[in-house]
Amino acid sequence: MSDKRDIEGVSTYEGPAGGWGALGAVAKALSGQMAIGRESLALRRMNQPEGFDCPGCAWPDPKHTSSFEFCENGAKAVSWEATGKRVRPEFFAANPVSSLWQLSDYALEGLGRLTHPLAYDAATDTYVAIEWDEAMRRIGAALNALPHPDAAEFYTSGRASNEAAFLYQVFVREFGSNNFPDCSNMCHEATSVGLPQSIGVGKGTVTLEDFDHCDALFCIGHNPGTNHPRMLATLREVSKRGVPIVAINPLPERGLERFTSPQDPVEMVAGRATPLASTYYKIKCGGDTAMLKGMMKWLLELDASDLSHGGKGLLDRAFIAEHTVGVEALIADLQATSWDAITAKSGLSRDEIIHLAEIYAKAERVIICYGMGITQHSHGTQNVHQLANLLLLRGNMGKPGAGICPLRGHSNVQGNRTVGITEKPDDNLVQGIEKAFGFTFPKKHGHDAVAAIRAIRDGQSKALICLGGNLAVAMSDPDATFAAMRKLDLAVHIATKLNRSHLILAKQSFILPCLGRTELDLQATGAQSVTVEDSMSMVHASEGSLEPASEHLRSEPWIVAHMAKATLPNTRVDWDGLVANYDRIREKIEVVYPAFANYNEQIRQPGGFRLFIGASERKWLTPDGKAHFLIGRGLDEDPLLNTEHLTLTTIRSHDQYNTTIYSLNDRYRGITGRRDVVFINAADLATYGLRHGDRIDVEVVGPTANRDDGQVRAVRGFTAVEYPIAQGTVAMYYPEGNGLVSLDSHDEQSGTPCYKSIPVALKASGARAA
Ligand SMILES: Nc1nc2c(c(=O)[nH]1)N[C@H]1C(S)=C(S)[C@@H](COP(=O)(O)OP(=O)(O)OC[C@H]3O[C@@H](n4cnc5c(=O)[nH]c(N)nc54)[C@H](O)[C@@H]3O)O[C@H]1N2
Ligand SMILES: Nc1nc2c(c(=O)[nH]1)N[C@H]1C(S)=C(S)[C@@H](COP(=O)(O)OP(=O)(O)OC[C@H]3O[C@@H](n4cnc5c(=O)[nH]c(N)nc54)[C@H](O)[C@@H]3O)O[C@H]1N2
Ligand SMILES: [Mo]
Repeated sequence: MSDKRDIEGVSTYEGPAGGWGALGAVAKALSGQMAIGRESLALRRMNQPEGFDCPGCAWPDPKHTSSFEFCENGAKAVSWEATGKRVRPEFFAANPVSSLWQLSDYALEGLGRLTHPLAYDAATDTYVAIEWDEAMRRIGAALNALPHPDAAEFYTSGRASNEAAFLYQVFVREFGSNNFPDCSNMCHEATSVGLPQSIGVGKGTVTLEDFDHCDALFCIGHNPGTNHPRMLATLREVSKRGVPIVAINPLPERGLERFTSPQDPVEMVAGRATPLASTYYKIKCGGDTAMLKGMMKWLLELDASDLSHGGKGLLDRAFIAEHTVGVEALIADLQATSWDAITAKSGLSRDEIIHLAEIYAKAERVIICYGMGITQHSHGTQNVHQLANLLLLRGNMGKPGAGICPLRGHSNVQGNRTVGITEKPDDNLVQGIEKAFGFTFPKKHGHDAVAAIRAIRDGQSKALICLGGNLAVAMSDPDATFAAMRKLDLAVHIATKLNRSHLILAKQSFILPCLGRTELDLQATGAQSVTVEDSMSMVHASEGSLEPASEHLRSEPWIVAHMAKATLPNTRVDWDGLVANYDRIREKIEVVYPAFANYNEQIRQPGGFRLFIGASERKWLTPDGKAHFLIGRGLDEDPLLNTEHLTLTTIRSHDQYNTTIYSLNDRYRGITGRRDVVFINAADLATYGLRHGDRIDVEVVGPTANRDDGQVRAVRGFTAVEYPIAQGTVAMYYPEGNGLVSLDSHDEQSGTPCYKSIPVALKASGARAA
């Protein structure tokens, strides 16, 4: 370790995840944002059988939710939505868009809830209040003025309910487009593309019960302490059973190391914590395929040795023979992959990888959980294939206590996909829509998120409708993305809070304020509930109870239906009837998707119901009915990864929700009041002749080094923080690092941007920090 200088806002956090620190953080979040009285009511009704679904993450609810399950980041997400602050038309009148642009993203959202529908007025450079009817009329006219329906892009962020998302896609299909960029394209697209090829379904195969039966658990490339905090309670149970938990991550994440449950008075009072990961290996960013191949290579050795000693081997030969194809090619590929390549790419030693293989081989039932550390690479889909390969070799799919568990991001991103938010419609969808509504639409593929921004950049698409989210800031290459979005004829944002995307002006721009999950949704037939699907394919109802933040808010289904009516004079859909009673929307979903049989009855059961996942029952919905071992490319073919340069990964802080920044702190990583930091290993600092606290520039190297204008992609003047991160890997926060990711830099199979494998070099940027 070098001699560490003191840097403002940088220290070391010694505590566990959870515990008193978490309680304190919630108290602070609540006092800053919430209206007295609203919050206690809201938090008690979160994730209850009859309450609303937490907008924080897609981790499922425990089987018998009887008491409020405490979660620091869930509480923050709720308090952020249920805030007492409002941003009203008077505020917009006094603050032209050009001045709002100067505010930070943090300040923009911090202004509070939007209260009125707004239209941009160029003469005064302000957003002004507009009646709903007038807004819809103008939006419908602008959509109809486009040269063709494919000149519009319809974005979805994964908070929308099944009901809103379904109506949205019906509207857009009837309008005549399949352009559905969505947040999932930037998130788990590698899962949605890779898993169906391997096991016939693009979703996880496990349920929460499986965690009670696994005898090894691998957590690869995700950070549950921050992003899925309710998972910590599950990890704690698994750890208390004495089951090995393996964490694979370039950073030492506190939420994978140890946890004090705020629900456990003894742990809280005694200051005790439960250790989580029993093995923690710091992998080099992007090295997961190499590590997984190494594990499988050693598994083959163990298998051969066991066979030669008269054992029955360590591969599940009966399963492989009955259920899979392609194992020979996988074995040949593993034999051809050298240990030198494996250790160089993964940054792990052969012994470490052998250790992992032994933990895996010893266990009868293994679950692998994974997140963005696996998917956001140019080889993201290949990573997913390798996870499936490893599990299939020992039959760890479709039996109790075993399977694959992608940790979804937004609370209903998985449900949005299930009910039709996809740019690649299939025959079932085309026929289902025809059966339900009596119209057909073209089956050709539309645009995903990257393709949508390119089409806007190239002038092919002239309208952008956003059902939530903050596309401009979430997307790679903000310079190119912002410039593209300024060329639009029409921009419409359905949102709860103001963000930067809303300030990127088109010829006509609208902000349509909607109800949040926590709020009462009253329609003609009374209070409505919506439904959502979690990471484990459980579908359940969510009903808000708070008084809406303003009387002018409308629900997302209402807004979509009225936009459709204003755009489609000859529509075949009874939009008013559907919105009057969301049961009718669910009846239509059931017609299009038979998996939702008895939808309305089923969601009235406490806890809801699970959708059919073939792979959970060893039914492989692939073209040949088998699970597939897939080998993909070799280790040296990823253009963004080579061992000569550093690889930058972009990560979430503890106090952010994607582009929503709750505060500038990142408690578990010891960062307070700032986000302009780059985490670097001591040895890498030395190699670059830098010291902890230096102001540095991070420059992209390799094939995507230059921007369209020829300048080097770089962030400048950030502070180097010496950190126990894997050597060869550096990390900074998202979205601060998005300028380093070219629009062209994405997984070739799934289009997922490479937010986690950016080849970079570091340089001192002049003056040293005080
Ligand atoms: N509070 C809160 N909750 C959230 C969100 C939020 O922003 N805030 N976002 C939601 C959304 S949309 C999503 S998608 C999820 C995201 O949840 P995560 O998948 O946990 O997201 P990230 O913070 O991007 O972190 C990924 C983890 O992968 C590690 N990592 C980075 N590169 C690599 C690599 O190459 N290999 C391996 N093995 N690990 C790597 C990082 O160190 C980090 O710990 O969380 C959801 N929940
Ligand atoms: N560098 C880098 N970039 C990334 C990532 C990364 O790890 N690194 N992660 C990617 C991932 S995983 C994702 S999912 C995307 C996220 O991309 P998005 O989903 O587009 O972004 P969010 O920040 O979640 O969107 C926040 C906005 O949603 C609106 N909102 C909140 N609640 C509601 C609601 O109930 N209804 C409606 N209509 N609007 C609401 C608010 O106006 C808020 O400003 O970012 C991606 N970008
Ligand atoms: Mo995500």
